[in-house]
Amino acid sequence: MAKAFANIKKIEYEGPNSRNPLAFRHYNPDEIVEGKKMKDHLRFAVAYWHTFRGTGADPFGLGTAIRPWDDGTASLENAKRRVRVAFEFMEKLGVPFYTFHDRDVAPEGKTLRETNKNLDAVVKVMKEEQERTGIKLLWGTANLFSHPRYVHGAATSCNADVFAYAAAQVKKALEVTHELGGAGYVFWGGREGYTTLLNTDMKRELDHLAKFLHMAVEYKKQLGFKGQFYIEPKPKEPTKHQYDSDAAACLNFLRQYDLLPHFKLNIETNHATLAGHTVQHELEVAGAAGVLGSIDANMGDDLLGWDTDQFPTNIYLTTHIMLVVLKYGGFTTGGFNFDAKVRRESFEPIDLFYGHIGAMDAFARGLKIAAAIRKDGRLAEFIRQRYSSWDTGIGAKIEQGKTNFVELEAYMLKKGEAAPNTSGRQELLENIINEFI
Ligand code: XLS
Ligand code: NI
Ligand code: NI
Repeated sequence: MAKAFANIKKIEYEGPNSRNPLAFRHYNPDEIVEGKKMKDHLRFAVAYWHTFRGTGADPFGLGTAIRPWDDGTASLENAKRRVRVAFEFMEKLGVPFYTFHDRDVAPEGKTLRETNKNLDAVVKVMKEEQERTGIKLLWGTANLFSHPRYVHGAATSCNADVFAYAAAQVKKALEVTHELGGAGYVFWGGREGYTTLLNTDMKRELDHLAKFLHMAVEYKKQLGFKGQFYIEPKPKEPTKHQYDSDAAACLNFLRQYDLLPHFKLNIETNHATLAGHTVQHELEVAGAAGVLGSIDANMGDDLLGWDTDQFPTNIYLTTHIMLVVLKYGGFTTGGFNFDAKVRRESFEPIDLFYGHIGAMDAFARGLKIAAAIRKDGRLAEFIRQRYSSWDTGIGAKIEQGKTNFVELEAYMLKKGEAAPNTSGRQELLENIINEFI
């Protein structure tokens, strides 16, 4: 086992009154909420790319992060040592899962063959560490956006060879995800989009993206990989317009190309807000379509217009997210993956602990608050009442498809005017939420 965090003991639950910054105040993994352990509701994962590859670099300056275990080289030795440190971190934090891109964990070589060999060497260490700690892979993915070859996209590139390279890369990423027993695999669009329509054949690019995903589905079967496939919507960044722009756009694309049975969605808070939605909206769109799969947990900044990927600490946000997650029956293969990074100014290793501890506590609180709101029942009862005109009479007939325009006209001609509306009571409902926060 690595000893990068020798001075930090395992993070324990100490209850709401603890003032120990390296303890949980709300995340109590074995505590039962709605008949299930907290850890099984939340299924937290650490994102390897932010937590172990993030340097704090931004367009205006170099990295600031102090990572004593990392020698800054792209050597295999460094990559392997980093894996050991990552597992030491996750073990001390007490998260059951992690997520990674192929290129987060192993360096690219000069050829695809060499790159694959590097990946195999590091995956061997990852497997050892998974076995040693019991920490599992929530999902794997391929980085199809950092290398200059992907300048015009991967599956939507104008260069057919780049499509082929991306296919080879995803094939390998699926194999290692399978090898590591991953519960899922994510397709986030990377550079699948455009910066100007003047040089873009959108129809052709979308057809290619669908072909790519069909091939992935086919290879998944061939491999015997049983994990869940997810698409992760995002409206912009790095491109001006990403094809998987939001949950509704993804659903439309998946349906149009007969891919819907094979995919669920991985919804990210900051991507929802970039799309001009709340994350609750995106979760509802996914949930209503039966494809609410997993969540990339983070939050943006109200005043900044990009994907700031901050650790989620807002209790209203986590409460609303938990209300939707519980409503749709919770996760099966998915979980809360902290697609979040510490600020450039928070450059010490210990800040990685503070970021995760705060976010885990925020979701634990959100879970407890949402469960209390559900137990109280006033919110659900209000909604039930609000739609009660559909339970009997003409409403029930419409829902059952047992009427038509002619009959509805006759019904209204006889009645003369619709029954009066009732108040939406938004303020009252907001006050009820606040009673529990
Ligand atoms: C980027 C995405 C990315 C995916 C995985 O904005 O959130 O990190 O989660 O490729
Ligand atoms: Ni993400
Ligand atoms: Ni993101």
